[in-house]
Amino acid sequence: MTHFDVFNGDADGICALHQLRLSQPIEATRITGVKRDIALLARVEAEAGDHLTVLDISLDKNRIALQLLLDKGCEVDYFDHHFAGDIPQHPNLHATIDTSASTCTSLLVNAQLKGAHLPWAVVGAFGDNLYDSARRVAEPLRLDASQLERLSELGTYLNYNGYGLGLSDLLFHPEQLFLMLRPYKNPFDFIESEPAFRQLERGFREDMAAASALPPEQEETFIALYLLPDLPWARRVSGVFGNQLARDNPDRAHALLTKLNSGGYRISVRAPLNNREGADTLCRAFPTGGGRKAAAGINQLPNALLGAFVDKFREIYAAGNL
Ligand SMILES: [Mn+2]
Repeated sequence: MTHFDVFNGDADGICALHQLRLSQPIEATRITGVKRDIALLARVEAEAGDHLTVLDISLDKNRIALQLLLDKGCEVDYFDHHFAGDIPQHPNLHATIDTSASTCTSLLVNAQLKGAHLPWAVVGAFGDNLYDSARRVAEPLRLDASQLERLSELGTYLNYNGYGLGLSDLLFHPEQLFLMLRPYKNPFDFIESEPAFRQLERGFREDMAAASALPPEQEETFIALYLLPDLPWARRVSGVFGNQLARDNPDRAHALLTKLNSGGYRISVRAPLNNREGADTLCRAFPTGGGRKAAAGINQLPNALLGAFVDKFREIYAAGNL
């Protein structure tokens, strides 16, 4: 029998798996990828009787592969907090899925393990940007403000490492990062002793400094546009940079544009934090656009449609239009 650990390559996915494997250290075939690469179950080559642990990837986006594995006679433990749609009723599927906005996969695993590795659950929650939940579940640890800050930084850096168009953009392959965490029962020991922590910290700071030095292409009361180069550092940092812009300007919508070598623009849009609406409507109005109300994107906007995009962006977020 083979065991497969299938996990999102971000902080939440890695910290969820780390907690489980600290409690139950089994050897497994690991399947992961960049944060945006969530169709992971289709890559599992399992046989009847094999066992899978699946962490932090939408069941809805993996539904067909999951059904095939279940029908084949595989046993699946599934932990997640993304949109799931209908959860298949199957005796071999053990699903712990909670899509409420205050939880994440690391916290679901923490509950299952009755807090056995709580510090790592806190790291995962910080990584998923769930600051309130992270602080609340950390209360029994009685950490002081600077210790909480360290765990928050670790979560942020692990999350940052997952962003990129492909694995070659990342500082560390997510599986490698998991293997580096694995010896550490205590995240403070990882922070103190593991050279990877310094590398992540340095990478994060350099990339953020480079992004922060970019002037906005366009800046108005209700919208701002930034143009990023199509380079690895920009692809790594754009998600975290977008989060920071949103936090610093909570009433403004932001669009990050990457001018593609292949022509056109890749665009990511974040609605204002104080009015998390409209990003999906805006992006769906253009070919290759899609996403959620609070965050959406366009994979390749033709150059000729850039003016129309900016007009619609302004129109949607101008005062009173939402
Ligand atoms: Mn997550």
